Amino acid sequence: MALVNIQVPDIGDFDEVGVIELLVKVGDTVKAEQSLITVESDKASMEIPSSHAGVVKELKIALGDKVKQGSVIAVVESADAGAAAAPAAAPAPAAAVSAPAPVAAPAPAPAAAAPAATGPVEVRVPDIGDFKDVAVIEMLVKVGDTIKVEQSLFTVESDKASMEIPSPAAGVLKELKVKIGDTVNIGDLVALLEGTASAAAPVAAPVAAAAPAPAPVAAAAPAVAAAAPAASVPVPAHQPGTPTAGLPHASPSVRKFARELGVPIDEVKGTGPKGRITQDDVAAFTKQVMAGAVQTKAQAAKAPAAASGGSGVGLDLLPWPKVDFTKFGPVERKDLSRIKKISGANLHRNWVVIPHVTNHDDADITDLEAFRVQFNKENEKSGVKVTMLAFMIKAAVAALKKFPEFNSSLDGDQLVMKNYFHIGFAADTPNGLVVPVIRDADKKGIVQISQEMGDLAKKARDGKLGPADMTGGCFSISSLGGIGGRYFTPIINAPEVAIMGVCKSSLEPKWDGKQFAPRLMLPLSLSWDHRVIDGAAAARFNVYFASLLADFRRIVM
Ligand code: CAO
Repeated sequence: MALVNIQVPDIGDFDEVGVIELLVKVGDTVKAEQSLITVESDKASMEIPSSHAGVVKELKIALGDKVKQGSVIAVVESADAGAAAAPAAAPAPAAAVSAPAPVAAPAPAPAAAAPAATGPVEVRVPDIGDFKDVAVIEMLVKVGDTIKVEQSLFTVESDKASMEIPSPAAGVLKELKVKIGDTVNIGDLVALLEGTASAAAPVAAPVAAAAPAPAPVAAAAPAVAAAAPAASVPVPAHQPGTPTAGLPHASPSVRKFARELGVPIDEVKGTGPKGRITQDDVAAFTKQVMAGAVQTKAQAAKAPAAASGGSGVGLDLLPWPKVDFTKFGPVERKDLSRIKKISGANLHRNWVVIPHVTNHDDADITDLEAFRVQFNKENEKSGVKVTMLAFMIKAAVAALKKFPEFNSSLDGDQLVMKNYFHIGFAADTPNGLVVPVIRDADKKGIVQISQEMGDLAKKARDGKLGPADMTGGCFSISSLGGIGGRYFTPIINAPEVAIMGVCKSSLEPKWDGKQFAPRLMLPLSLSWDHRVIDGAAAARFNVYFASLLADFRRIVM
């Protein structure tokens, strides 16, 4: 096993091309010739393949990076690393990619000498590496057009690349020898131009002009001719009908056109062969957006809910940072648990959508805790331990009764007021956070609540909670009291509108009017939805909740 640096092969005289897609990730097992990334210039897009089979240990580039010949893309741990593939091999990139026999340039006249002519000029397919029978998928000019040197004439596509074939000379297009659907090979006659004088030295007519590809071309590695870059790029591309995942089915020039207009090309419907997006499609999409007939996804996300008729959920945020952590030290990857995936998505939505405010307060639970300890001692034999959380659930019910908007859910412009009292409690399990619900807590005593909580917490830890155990909650309590901490900002468990967070109680000196006395204080953190509740109500809720815990007799008043 050896570590091999996979480099960008010879891509002709493209100085720098942008990385537009990562096709593998660290840990993936790749085959030799498997595409690792997609890069794009203004004339071509191409997939850069791996020269070796092995496991991707490190990705050295990120989306948006610019790469050029010799840039290291990835480090692959390979069993078949030979001498030629030694890591960081000096600039012999074509060798770093498995490069079969160099392909001879078919064209007799180098492009540098061929750009201008007077008289008929034959345009032939330049060196396109060892791609055979590539399909013409798009015509970019028509007979009668005046063509500049390097102007793209048509687009061809193989399974790995799409590229535009440029004209090696300036002139008027007299005849096109190919049409959409034809397949072409190196050296095929594709057009006739009536040459005109240009800055470059004229070439004796008639001239067989094809953009030459002086550099050897690796089979799967794109190479670009020095004088006619786009012509010799065996651009990857999306095989017609089977676009590369994530990339729209469109030629580089159409993508560039879309970029210039700020059009999200993946939202454009292609009307070309096999759904290919054409320049006309991009133009038509732009017109529709300008006329207000359609909205881009970004516009829809920014629009207020009422205007868009949708959820209104959407943030114009920077993409999530893509960090290659292996650059900084050894790492290992682990899948998120099923619970974490589900609860994470819910928590994220709630955090983003609900305008949360958290009020902190303290409850004096000195007497209640003394009573709880005493009660448990007296009832040791019953097997049920009464917990502080059970008292808090009962206090929550009383506070919900006194402040009914806390026992509601938002539904459009309406509040759904609930006449039942189901209280959820956050339970920490080895697989993540779950919130089982004590149903009809108003009808149950502290002992029964303690018992049910114990049963539900065990069920949660054993991964045996069913949907019925976790739905229908009105209000939740998240207690970290058994662990520690002072205050935190719990996330509301939508569609509930508030949640009480509780931390560890501690003995604190409190002034009783004459002296400081040690009191057991319980830190409270009430998060509430500011669309439904306002700060004064939240402060009152906390004060009342704390007063119940301070003197539980109030609960029956
Ligand atoms: N202050 C001080 N001590 C407390 C306390 C508090 N607020 N709450 C509980 N304790 C004590 C208990 O009295 C118990 O001590 P003893 O064993 O001496 O009686 C000990 O801490 C352990 O209690 P517990 O946490 O097992 O029991 P509980 O009824 O308080 O809580 C449960 C049960 C299921 C809620 C809890 O186990 C749990 O999972 N908590 C984590 C919830 C969570 O993760 N919230 C975060 C959500 S946001 O990510």
